[in-house]
Amino acid sequence: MSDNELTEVEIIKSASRHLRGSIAEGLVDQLTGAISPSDTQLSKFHGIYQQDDRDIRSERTRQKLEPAYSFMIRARIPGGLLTNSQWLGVDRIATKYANQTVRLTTRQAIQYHGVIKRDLKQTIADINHATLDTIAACGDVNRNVMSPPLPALSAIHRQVQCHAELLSEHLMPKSRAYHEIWLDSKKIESSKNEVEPIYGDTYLPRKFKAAFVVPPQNDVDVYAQDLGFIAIVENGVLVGFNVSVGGGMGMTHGETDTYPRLGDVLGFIKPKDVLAVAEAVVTTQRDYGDRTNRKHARLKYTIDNHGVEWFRGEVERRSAVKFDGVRKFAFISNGDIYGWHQDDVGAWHYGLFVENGRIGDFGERLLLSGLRKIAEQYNVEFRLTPNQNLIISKIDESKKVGITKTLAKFGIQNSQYATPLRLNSMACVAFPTCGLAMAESERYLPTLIDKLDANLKQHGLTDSPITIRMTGCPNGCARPYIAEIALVGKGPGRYKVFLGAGFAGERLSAPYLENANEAEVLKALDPLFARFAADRNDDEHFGDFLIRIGTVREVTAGKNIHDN
Ligand code: SRM
Ligand code: SF4
Repeated sequence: MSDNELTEVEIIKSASRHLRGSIAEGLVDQLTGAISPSDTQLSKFHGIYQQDDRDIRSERTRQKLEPAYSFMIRARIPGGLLTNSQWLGVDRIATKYANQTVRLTTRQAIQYHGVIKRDLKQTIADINHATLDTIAACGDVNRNVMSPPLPALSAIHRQVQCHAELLSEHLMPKSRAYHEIWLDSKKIESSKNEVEPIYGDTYLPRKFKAAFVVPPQNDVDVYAQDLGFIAIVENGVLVGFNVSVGGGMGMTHGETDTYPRLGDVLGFIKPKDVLAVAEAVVTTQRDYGDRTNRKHARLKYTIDNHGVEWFRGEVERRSAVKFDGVRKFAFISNGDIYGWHQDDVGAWHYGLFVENGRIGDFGERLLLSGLRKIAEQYNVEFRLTPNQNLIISKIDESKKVGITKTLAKFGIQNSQYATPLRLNSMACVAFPTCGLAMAESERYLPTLIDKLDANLKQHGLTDSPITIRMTGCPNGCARPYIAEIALVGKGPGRYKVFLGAGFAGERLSAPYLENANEAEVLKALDPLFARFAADRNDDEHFGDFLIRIGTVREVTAGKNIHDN
């Protein structure tokens, strides 16, 4: 491949001296609130995105001012596990440097929005003091490794969490750039002496995502991951994992050679082989992924181009691990579990609904203050969920009453307001910070749910859980294509609607409406709710029902999604 075929990002990575670029120099230039365009690509590998406030972008242009630049910072938190003192650190930083909110993400991480350039370095230093970091939270490397947050089986979940932490560490870039730039570590003599043993000098062709899951909950949406490990528990013992590869959500409107895809399960491996297999999957993608077209560079396309059999053979050869036949497992839901739950050793956990992951003090719902109070008063753990919620975890029986009272005092307990539809909803960030948003998402879905809930009530469906997810563009950050109802932004107030996914995230939704506004969405869904109320079978989910009655055709492979 010649250099002029490579994407611009490949060239930037290659010249970056292992992700250093001119970030350090750019930070001291106070004439602009921005960093250089090539550094904006590199800063992602450090967990930092340059953004501007899109609500005032055109006004700033009119006034001939530079855009209102600020930075989004994403921390890396394997399995979303935080101690109470880490939570207090997270809260302090949000209040001091960001927009007074913490945003829980769809990958069990947190984001800060609105950090200005002159505070960037101190914010990262404070994150480091809170014993967290932002390395590899973004960029063409392995991202935050997910792991099931609710420890129903304490020993199994603990083991799986350990695997997630080990994998996260194993796939971390080895460059010291982050420590030098943000934490003032001593500079190494030359980045030429530095080796990236897994990634090589140009890292991966594209982002890479891995997750562990413990059936029957598919809360991490394992089939949406580049690499998934499905825990197999026999007689109470973790015997190994089924490995799935090639999941991904992103696509581009109108480009039918881009598509969401669910992972293929390659086979079963023993726990001791996790790292070798993961590394083989990553290096195969490193060597065969498309570096000439970023829209075609994810592992899902590498696998569709070369075939699953070829991929399995390549992973077996590189890892020296032979896959065994797939072991039996079943998923029941890709959502979170809310309210009080006791694990098998008697500890309590409270699954707290956080609408679209945004933690702040809003009206009577004082989430930020309430969680601060709990973290100050009780020695508990905080588990971030893959559905943008939070579990207050490891609670002794004696603390249950106190925590319940605090939740009520700050107006943050799961209430009537959190209907089954809302509890099974997710929206990506979109406006005003996301540079790729075409339509509202986080700021709009709650209102749409109010209206859909009113319709569901009319049909006596208030107790029926239905998954609904919204994104401001087709990139799929809230994993919309595996929600029974998906709304994907096309333009201001306009959404492409997909229907019919499996309730456990095991089947993709199919396109149903092309460019609908709110009135058209409500008008289309109302008769479907009416038929669902009248004709569904016992325990039948909405997505399965829509396939059975022929509203949409089942999507059997991601690349066929546009044929519906
Ligand atoms: Fe995402 C890009 C937010 C999970 C697919 N995503 C972005 C950016 C950084 C926009 C950008 O590139 O300028 C968004 C920042 C918005 C903002 O203002 O904060 C953004 N993605 C998010 C988060 C915060 C959504 C949320 O509401 O929680 C999630 C952060 C996860 C984390 O902690 O790491 C987030 N993004 C996802 C997921 C879901 C997942 O990983 O399980 C997906 C779909 C799965 C996948 O990767 O296929 C996802 N994000 C994308 C894509 C499309 C990738 C593709 O293959 O085409 C982009 C655009 C890109 O990479 O070019 C993107
Ligand atoms: Fe932004 Fe699109 Fe991701 Fe939403 S789905 S956060 S609009 S990139």
